Amino acid sequence: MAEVTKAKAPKLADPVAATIDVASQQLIKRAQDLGIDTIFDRAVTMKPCAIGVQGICCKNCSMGPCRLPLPKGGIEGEDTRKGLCGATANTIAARNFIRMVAGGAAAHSDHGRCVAEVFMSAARKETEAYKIKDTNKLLQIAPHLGVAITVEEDGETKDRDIDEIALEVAKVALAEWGKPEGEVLYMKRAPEVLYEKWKKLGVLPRNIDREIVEIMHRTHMGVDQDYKNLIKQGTRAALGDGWGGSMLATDLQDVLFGTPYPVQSEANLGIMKEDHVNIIIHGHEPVLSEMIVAVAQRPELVEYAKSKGAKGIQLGGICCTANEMLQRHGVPVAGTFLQQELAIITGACDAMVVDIQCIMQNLANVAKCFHTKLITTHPIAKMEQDNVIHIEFDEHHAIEDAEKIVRMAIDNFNNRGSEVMIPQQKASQVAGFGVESIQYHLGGTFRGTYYTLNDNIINGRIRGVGAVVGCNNARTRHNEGHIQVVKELIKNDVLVLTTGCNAIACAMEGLLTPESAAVFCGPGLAEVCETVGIPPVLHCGSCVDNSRLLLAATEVVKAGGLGNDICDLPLAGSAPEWMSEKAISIGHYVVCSGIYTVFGVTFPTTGAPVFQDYLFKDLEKMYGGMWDFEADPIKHAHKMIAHIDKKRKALGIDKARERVLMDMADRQALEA
Ligand code: SF4
Ligand code: MSK
Repeated sequence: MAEVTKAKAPKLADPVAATIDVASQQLIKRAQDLGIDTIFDRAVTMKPCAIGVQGICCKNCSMGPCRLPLPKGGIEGEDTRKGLCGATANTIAARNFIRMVAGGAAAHSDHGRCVAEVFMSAARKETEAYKIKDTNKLLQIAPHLGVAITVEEDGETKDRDIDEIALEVAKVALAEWGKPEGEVLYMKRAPEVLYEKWKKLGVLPRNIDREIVEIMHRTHMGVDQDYKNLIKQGTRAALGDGWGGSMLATDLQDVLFGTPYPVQSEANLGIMKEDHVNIIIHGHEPVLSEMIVAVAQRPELVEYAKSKGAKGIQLGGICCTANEMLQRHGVPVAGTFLQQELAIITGACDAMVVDIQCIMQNLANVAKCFHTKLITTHPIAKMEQDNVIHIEFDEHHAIEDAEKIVRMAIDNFNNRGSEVMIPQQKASQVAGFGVESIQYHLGGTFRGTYYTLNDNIINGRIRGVGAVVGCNNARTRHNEGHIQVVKELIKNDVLVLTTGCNAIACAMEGLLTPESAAVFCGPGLAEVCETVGIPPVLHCGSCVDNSRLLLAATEVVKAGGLGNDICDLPLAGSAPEWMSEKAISIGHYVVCSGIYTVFGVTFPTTGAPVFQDYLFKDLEKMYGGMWDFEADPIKHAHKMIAHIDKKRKALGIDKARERVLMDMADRQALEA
């Protein structure tokens, strides 16, 4: 008789090794008990390709893929590796790298274009759902787009009609994606020296789309074969993202939905409520979620939910849609990128509404195991599984779409099984910081700039600023890198500005409260946070809102006393758990804006040491900023601190910090 071979049980993730978050550990275990796989399990069974991860596999034509592994023991002498066409490891790694920039810049910028189109509809008054909400912000951005806010009439200067300004801003903004000549207008918002540097280096983006298209052309088989020239194009596209597409997305969202100011809220899966209809909104574009927030608060819909036996409607967010709803409305955050499947595994998610970016296709498989309605809403982001409902969102019937979705969730409330398990864990947070609110909290009473911030950096209480951002990555323990890097920075008096999933991780850890300063910060930073009443980690929004960080850095330069360019500042960037192409685009525009930036987990050029050296060393001579990589979170933070100290020294303010430290020691000696 033939021997019956038993199918091997798939390897499962160890929940404690997979995440530092107890709520997530519980739900990973629950999924495993129910026989449902999550990304944490898939990361155990599927190993990454060792060559691809180093950036040295080319599949840009059908003669490949050509794989160029590094010889054991490294390269001695000339690097003779080449693909069929002769492409070197440097060319291949540079092509792959800038294709990632193109993907990331396209994602941010297309999001921005979508917002600009809705903005145009609002300016034309074609829709009831969207209005110009923040006229101050409109007046603030108009001149940067060359739109006049006053008019000369009868020899007098008069305020121009706001509707007229909105319409002109909409037209000029939309043209930024494809205008035939000129350069991206917002580039001039950078410090003058930086703008002149870009001009001299020939990297000013001409328009947003063109630079992305040109990357695809140059990286096609047989076009650009010089890694320096390739990365130069990557720089143009990335700058067109940071100072163009992303910055326009942020600004126009602020004008339509309001500029964020600090709000109190909560974070983690414990925000879901067993006795409420839970609607989880996930993705990046706030255009639809704004409508859902408005509709879910309507008394008739709350009553409708009650008629079905629920006590109300609980909204929660995942990824950057979460950050958008949080910073403007205080809507609690359910989790980071890696927690999206887990929100459904609670059994209490009545509807998950997704728009664009960072949405895992496996959500559909997980939703099949529960009652959850999974609703896609964007014409460019559908799923093939048949349990997914597509409700295509359009600004002209936005309210109706949002109402349909909320009613669908309410109608689904009674379809829940008995298998509800919502973890208890949630933390308080204060979010909603930005250029304007940082100025309010850390500006001077009379000077209205970043005076207090600069003063505290100069006197050494604040050692410097760390911009820590970016995703989760299933190849590393969920949130561990984020939290260790941030804690190490604030312990060393580095004020942290955060966006994206790092912001959510920090919120879950309780680092976004003013009270956390006394527990986790060095004495200087703790003193500043206590005096002005801010958390040591400032939540500055979503991924596109990294543009806020560029403008905040520009304001610091303008406030004076810390040099005349962004690269002079004691400032460093970090993405400890990055995974998306957007992170590479963000990293590259941040680097080419003059900021030293460290990435964790892996770096996609390690197989091409010459090209990597160019990114890690040579770029500094050109832009003042450069890339770096460090997987160990503590070493990662200390690389940032070393850079901050290097900049303090160059500014001649290193002695001030030594004095502050001596003051503390003196004080401690006195207390003893
Ligand atoms: Fe290979 Fe060159 Fe084709 Fe790339 S472009 S797959 S290196 S032959
Ligand atoms: S959501 S891009 S996982 S930060 Fe912006 Fe998080 Fe990264 Fe998506």
